[in-house]
Amino acid sequence: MSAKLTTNDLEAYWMPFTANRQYKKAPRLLASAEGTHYTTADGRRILDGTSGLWCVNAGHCRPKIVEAVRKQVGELDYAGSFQMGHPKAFECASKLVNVAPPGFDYVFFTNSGSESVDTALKIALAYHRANGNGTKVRLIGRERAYHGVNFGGTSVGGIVGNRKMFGTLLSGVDHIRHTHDIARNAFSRGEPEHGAELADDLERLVALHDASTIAAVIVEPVACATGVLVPPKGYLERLAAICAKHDILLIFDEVITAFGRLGTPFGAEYFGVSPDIITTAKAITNGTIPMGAVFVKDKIHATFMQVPEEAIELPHGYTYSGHPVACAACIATLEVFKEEGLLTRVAELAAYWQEAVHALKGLPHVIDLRNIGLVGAIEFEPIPNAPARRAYSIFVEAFNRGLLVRATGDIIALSPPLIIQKQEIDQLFDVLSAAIKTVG
Ligand code: PXG
Repeated sequence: MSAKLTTNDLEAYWMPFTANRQYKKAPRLLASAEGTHYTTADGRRILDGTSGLWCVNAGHCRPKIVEAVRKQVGELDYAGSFQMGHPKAFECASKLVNVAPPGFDYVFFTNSGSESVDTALKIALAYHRANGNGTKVRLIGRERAYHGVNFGGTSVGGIVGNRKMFGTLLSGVDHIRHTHDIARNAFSRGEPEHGAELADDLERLVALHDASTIAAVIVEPVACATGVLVPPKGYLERLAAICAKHDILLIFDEVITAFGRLGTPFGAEYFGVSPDIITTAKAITNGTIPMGAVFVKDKIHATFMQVPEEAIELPHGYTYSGHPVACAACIATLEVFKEEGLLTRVAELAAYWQEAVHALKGLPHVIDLRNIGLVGAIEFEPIPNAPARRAYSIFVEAFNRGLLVRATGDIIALSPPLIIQKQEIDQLFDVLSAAIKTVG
């Protein structure tokens, strides 16, 4: 028998979405954080170009949020939410619907984006059933989508690497085409010109399966995790119109786009499209405590309220739905967002950000630059027979130079905290372009 590992050994932790053996040979360890920066275990300052994993929108270790969590955990550490309640959950829900788009007056709590997605899909199925449309059971996702890692989200997701190892997934799921089209849209600023007609791909699936069998379509307004695929002009409106025509619920997965990332509180407002359900997580607590929330339109909530008063309307929920500490973190986060105008700050910063992203044009192997709100992406020509290696090498080089970015395939994605200053944006792109040139 081998001896127990020492407590600072890296071996026992099976890390998520990580090349574990490669990572552990040269670990990148973050020890503390404040504002727009991390500090590594060996004392180097790192500019956070990714808001953690797209979640720390107000910047790190904000005193108001830290204090709210500290206080709550000593006052009411836990209270269940099944046939019970505590005041902060109700306060939190009320404050959330106040920042949500019009018509979204109800919120269901989860603990992550993955749980929000599976919750939304279940609500969509149960909604049609409650309306007497029990044949509407199919769920439609999109190629290249990321909707988390639970079975529902993996099934409607469209990233082959995340799907192929896990069997047949949910039955009755189909996918519309993605909108990424470098041939027509490379180096677009904001929403690309070409591709609104790709929304009509939903009509293809309606023709194949019949609308009477389709419950919902789920899309990310901007598909971020898969490499920042910005929707073509008019695409989301067209998709919403097709959904409305066929009584198909439209779910916007706003786990990344909610809470100011695009310069409006929610992505739905940025695009002027009103879906039926919105999933959120991440920045809802500024990343401090795990939490997710599903927002539903009033008509959906009302449909569930037709059963007798003593009946449980939705047999669904989690031990930690509406967790007191998460609710305290969320309430404090919303206060910070409000005090600093963070849910709309990006609207003022977006033009500067766009210029900075597109100034990378001409660097080695850059085949596309994309931006929207405070999100950017650089797509590289892959190294022959070594897909993803170029972007990974740039990510490591940037980290060694004091900048955290996110690599996915041969794409580098950028999403700094919404509090970032212009000179920090300059610094981010200086370091990144030096890293790109070094890797070559
Ligand atoms: N939906 C969307 C749109 C997401 O972006 C999830 C659901 C799942 O959320 P949870 O909280 O279960 O992880 C996400 C998560 C990346 C990256 O590198 C993106 C996510 C998570 C981790 C890394 O882009 N998105």
